[in-house]
Amino acid sequence: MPNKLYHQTRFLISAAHLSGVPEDQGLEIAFAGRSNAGKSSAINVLTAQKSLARTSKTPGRTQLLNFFSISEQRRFVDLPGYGYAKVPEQVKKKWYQLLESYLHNRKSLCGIILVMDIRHPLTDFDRQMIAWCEHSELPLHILLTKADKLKYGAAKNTLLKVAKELEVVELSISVQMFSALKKIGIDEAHAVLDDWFSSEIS
Ligand SMILES: Nc1nc2c(ncn2[C@@H]2O[C@H](COP(=O)(O)OP(=O)(O)OP(=O)(O)O)[C@@H](O)[C@H]2O)c(=O)[nH]1
Ligand SMILES: [Mg+2]
Repeated sequence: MPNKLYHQTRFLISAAHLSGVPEDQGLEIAFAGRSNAGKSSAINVLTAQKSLARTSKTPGRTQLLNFFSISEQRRFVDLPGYGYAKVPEQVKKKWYQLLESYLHNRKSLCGIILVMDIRHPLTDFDRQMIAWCEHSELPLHILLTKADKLKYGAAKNTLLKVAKELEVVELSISVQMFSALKKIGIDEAHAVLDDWFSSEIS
């Protein structure tokens, strides 16, 4: 798929419950990761749009499942950020159930982009997400974002460490450096998206 196609992405709908999500057809790629990791920023830079997905300095901003339409049959989903400490336990539990249920039941879901701050990779929640993907046999691609915050050598070390740790996971899983700010790793990420979006639509 030419990258230009991503530039036509439009906001579709926000859903607080699975009852409000778009019809489960075509292909969907979801962006997951802890709160403030940079999911919304990644979506914006991959679609070359300034404020398609709302970003914020305040963690926990994206509390809904936000759907974006790339073409008639292809969507991105900005998932609610997990693990924000200040959120009440009850609300956390609800997010958790919503995410798990979405990941296990969504037939159009063809891959997960897991966004991690390169300075804080593989949190407990990230590992939970990886386990869910394993359970659902969903391909997973990791963006180690905010790479601009580290020197190249340190960023590279983290990349190698994360890749090594994930060797044991029985899943199609890949990992790359990324920066929404410095636009690092855009082509590499687009190649993964292209690959997943080229799967046959059932
Ligand atoms: N330096 C730097 N900052 C970034 C990068 N990506 C995101 N940020 C900043 O990190 C903060 C959080 O980014 P968001 O994209 O809103 O994060 P999110 O994962 O969508 O957060 P929630 O919606 O709360 O789950 C914002 O202040 C962004 O400007 C990056 O690549 N480099
Ligand atoms: Mg967000």
